[in-house]
Amino acid sequence: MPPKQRKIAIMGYRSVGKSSLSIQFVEGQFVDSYDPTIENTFTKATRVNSQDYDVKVVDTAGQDEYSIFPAQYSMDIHGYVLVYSITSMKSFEVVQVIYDKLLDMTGKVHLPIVLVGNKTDLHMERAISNEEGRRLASGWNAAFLETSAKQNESVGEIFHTLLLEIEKANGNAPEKSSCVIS
Ligand SMILES: Nc1nc2c(ncn2[C@@H]2O[C@H](COP(=O)(O)OP(=O)(O)O)[C@@H](O)[C@H]2O)c(=O)[nH]1
Ligand SMILES: [Mg+2]
Repeated sequence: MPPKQRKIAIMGYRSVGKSSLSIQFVEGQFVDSYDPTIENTFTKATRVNSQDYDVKVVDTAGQDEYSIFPAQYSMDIHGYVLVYSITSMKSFEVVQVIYDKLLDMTGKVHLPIVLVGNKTDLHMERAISNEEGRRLASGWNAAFLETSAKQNESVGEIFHTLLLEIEKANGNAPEKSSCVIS
């Protein structure tokens, strides 16, 4: 089977680790000081459940509650990674605003989304519990993960999970949960 082309946008408040997660996924390294104003698109080939994918990762420059999204964030994007930092209540509030704006802009009731609580290595500074993150995602019918871009913890899972969420939204249920009605 030929690879499927997928375009994913990473969104969230500033400094939550959007670029660090993108670079960790694409290049397998942690870059400590990446220009926060750059908006970059990375490409990576990956494989999930014996399907090949060419993934384009749009690492956005970040949003706050007042951001107006460019139309391109809805047009050819298959799925979204919404990132907050587990150390920042503000960033947790901002993902909720972003979510509402995305639904508004796309006019859809459901979008393939993975909600990500990043920086789990900073456990002494944790401000958002795992449970709070999980609850928010479940209200959206979205997947949820906690990660550390720094320690490369669960970073690949973000993208693999989102690719499966996109398949689900396209009506392709994963085999293990498919059910046959006769
Ligand atoms: N401790 C820790 N720091 C991180 C992590 N991810 C990103 N950072 C740091 O947080 C800052 C902002 O990261 P960056 O990826 O530029 O955030 P962005 O503005 O959302 O793209 C940088 O100093 C990163 O080194 C992480 O998982 N753990
Ligand atoms: Mg960045």
